[in-house]
Amino acid sequence: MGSDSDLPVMQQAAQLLAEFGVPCELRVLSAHRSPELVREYAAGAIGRGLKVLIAGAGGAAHLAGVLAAHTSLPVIGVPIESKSLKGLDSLLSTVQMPKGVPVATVAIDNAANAALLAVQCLALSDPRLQSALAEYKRALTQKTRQADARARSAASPPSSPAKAGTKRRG
Ligand code: C2R
Repeated sequence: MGSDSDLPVMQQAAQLLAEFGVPCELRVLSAHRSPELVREYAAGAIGRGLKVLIAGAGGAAHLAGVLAAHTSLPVIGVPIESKSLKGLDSLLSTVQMPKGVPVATVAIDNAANAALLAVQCLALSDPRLQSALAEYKRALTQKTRQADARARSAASPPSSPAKAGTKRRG
């Protein structure tokens, strides 16, 4: 991430990765404030066994793009909400990469989706993660079914004796 002020958002990614049993490291590296460290980190990432990079940055968010410039690993960008422009600046500067240097960009502050996308990349060669993702999707469906049931019963509450005699129009 570009600053430790991004940590509350980026921790969502670390948490989701932990749920899938995927180890990760959290670093503060800025393309603007510590450009040399960003270059070194990206250039050494494959050698250190990293598989996917997730970069969260706000405002003039060039971190993901600069990482992508220095590695052939997939880079996922998380635009962090900014004060003045509510993250639109972060979103556009992360997503609008020139042809040849892609950054897969998730929604503003959606670090959890960045982690899920990273797990999906890793699952291509990891059957354990494939089944964990299938289970995750089953749980999503189950939660939606429960929400659907709650919404349906809110729309038509079970009729009580008092209401049973309510007159209908017409
Ligand atoms: P501070 O809170 O440290 O002032 O940072 C950070 O990601 C953060 O969201 C404000 C915002 O500046 C962002 N920043 C970047 C980069 N480095 C820091 N966008 C970069 O390299 O792109």
